Amino acid sequence: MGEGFVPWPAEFADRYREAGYWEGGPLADRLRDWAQRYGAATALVGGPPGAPVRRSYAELDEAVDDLAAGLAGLGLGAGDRVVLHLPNRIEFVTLLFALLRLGAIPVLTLPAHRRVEIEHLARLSGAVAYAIPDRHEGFDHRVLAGEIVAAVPSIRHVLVAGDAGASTAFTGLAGLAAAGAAARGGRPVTSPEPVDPAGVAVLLISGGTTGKPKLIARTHWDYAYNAAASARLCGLSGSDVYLVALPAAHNFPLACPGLLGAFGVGATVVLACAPSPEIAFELIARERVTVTALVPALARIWVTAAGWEGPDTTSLRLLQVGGAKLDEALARQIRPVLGAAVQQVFGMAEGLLNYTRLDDGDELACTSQGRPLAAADEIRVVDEDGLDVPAGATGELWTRGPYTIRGYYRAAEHNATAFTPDGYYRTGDLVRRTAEGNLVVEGRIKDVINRSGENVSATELEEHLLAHRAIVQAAVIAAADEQLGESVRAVVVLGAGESIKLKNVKTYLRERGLARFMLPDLLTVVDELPLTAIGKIDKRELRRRFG
Ligand code: OOB
Repeated sequence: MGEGFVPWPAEFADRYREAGYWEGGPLADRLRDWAQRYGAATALVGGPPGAPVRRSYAELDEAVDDLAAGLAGLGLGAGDRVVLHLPNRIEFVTLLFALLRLGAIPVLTLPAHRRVEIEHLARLSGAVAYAIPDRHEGFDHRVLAGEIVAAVPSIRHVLVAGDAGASTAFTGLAGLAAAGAAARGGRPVTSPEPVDPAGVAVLLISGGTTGKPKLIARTHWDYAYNAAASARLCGLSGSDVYLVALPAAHNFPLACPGLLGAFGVGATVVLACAPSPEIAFELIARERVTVTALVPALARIWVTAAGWEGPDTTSLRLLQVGGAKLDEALARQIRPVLGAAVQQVFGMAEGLLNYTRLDDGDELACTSQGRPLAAADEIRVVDEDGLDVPAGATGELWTRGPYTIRGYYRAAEHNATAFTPDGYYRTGDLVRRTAEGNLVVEGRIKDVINRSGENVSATELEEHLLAHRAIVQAAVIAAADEQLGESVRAVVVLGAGESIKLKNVKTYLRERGLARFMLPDLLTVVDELPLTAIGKIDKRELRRRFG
């Protein structure tokens, strides 16, 4: 396990321990504490829409022990990496904790990942097992698993939630838990080697939309802090009901505060098998959901659908939105339509989390991406030479802190450029800091179009396009152009019944005061924009199609 993980220098580790950021035992031990403390309270609600399955904290802890014993029987143990490729079902939670209990390391992939990503991540992590659902959203994961096993020799086991099928090489999780229950005979399961809370707990996937995904090693201590401090910031308590609408394997619904933060305070976690309004609205009404987290693309779908359907969202007190820039106009619709306060979350799997605070007021919550979670989060906003920009100017965000990694896992070469010699992570995000210390995201460092030597910021142009009444979504990309080098292509989704011409868009933008070089050269109208596995606009795919 040691190799590949980049630890904090001793000086920083000591500081974070002394300041109380890093404390307590490994994550799986905390589940034991929660089971003691919250015993009969409902920890988890899952199952298909018509047939909810509920687990108390005590039952969850027992189920985790059963599965952990079964996994140990297969020979899985401390330090083993296991690719977890499960959608939002109860087995995601039990397997996650069962692996942690053995000191094994889950590699948290997203349901929408397919062969290319899984093969890369399995290989990079040196995974010994691959966990899948039998089928999900019409896709038979067992077929994919067959391909992965053939391609990645380190994988010895395929663990299946549901029907393992005919292949004897596949192990059903239910059978495994039953065998584990018999083997442990009521005794709690512990890892044969003590699990070091300063060591790696989980491997997250980088969310960057360029290049192959990288692995992000998060330790027990830093991730526990991430979840618990986020829960405090969001005012979570035992009477909250947190809906996991996004894929549970993503950092946001997992630990910001997500399901881990909710468990820490004895709240109830509800798993939505899909984030669609039909499914989510029914769960919100039935379970009296109080808090959930969405990406902007989904927030838009929910707001639009709620406008038609008038769902009962009266229980919802907080809607967290993050993962990509939330358009201000959409942010302002959230409270009137869904009845919940909006909280912007500008976070990254690498660590740093920025939140607007519950007492910030709607104005700030709709217009900024918040400020760092921890007092020990250090941030710098710098120019191309790595010098701090003047107050209020836009620059690249650099950060280090008690829950921000010092390097990607097994990526020594990339780390030399992605991190500064003094340990700051270069986020690649362009931000400006307001006088009050809130961050406003202004784009990505590489998301500029070089139009004949002039730099066009994609984000800036997108914001102007979104202000047009006919346009509901916009993505600006570079298109190859012999004369200009790169030309500016706007790809847009229009509102129902709207139509638009490039000429009118240009006139409109000129009237808003945009420079001539900022105007789009090309306009493409599409029915929907391609999204990444978590639901961000997929610019790589757009460039492939229209670049
Ligand atoms: C979250 O994490 P990742 O790792 O999938 O993606 C991180 C990147 C950031 O570097 C930034 O480029 C973008 O996603 N991003 C935002 C944003 N939140 C993330 N850009 C603008 N506004 C925002 N609010 O996406 C993530 C992790 C934890 C909590 C929330 C989101």
